[in-house]
Amino acid sequence: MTDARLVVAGAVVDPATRRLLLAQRRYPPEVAGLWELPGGKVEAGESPEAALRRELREELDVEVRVGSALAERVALRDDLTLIALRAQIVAGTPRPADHEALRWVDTVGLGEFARDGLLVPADAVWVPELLTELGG
Ligand code: 523
Repeated sequence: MTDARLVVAGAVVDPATRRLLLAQRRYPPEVAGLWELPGGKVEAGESPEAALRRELREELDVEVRVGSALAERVALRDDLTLIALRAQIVAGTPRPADHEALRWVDTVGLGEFARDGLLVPADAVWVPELLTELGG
């Protein structure tokens, strides 16, 4: 059996405002309109860190410095595993190339998105860890 492919998402936090970047998906229909940590599939031969830098450059037009992984990983399907890496923007202002909209949220905002069921289901696993991180 081959290893599951990775999907890497960015927990992009602005240290100055202690806010997390959420991005609203346009597709597929099951999750269109819901909010996620932006990212995408790791390509063959690519590291998760490089994949996240590439995805956020393509999707948001920003350069990021990638840090450590959040604790949870999520099996999306048998062949696809979702991870999240911490990231900070080092150049650019995020603009949504693929997403419907972007939003910076603090602990209150993130709690509201989660409570109202507005997050992509897989990403909800990271809410407790992110609330601690943004609040702590
Ligand atoms: N997720 C997910 N959460 C999350 C991301 C970035 C992705 O649950 N934060 C899921 C959604 C899809 C799969 O991971 O089932 C691939 O994500 P996608 O579509 O953002 O990755 P792409 O853009 O690399 O893949 P293509 O749509 O194939 O281009």
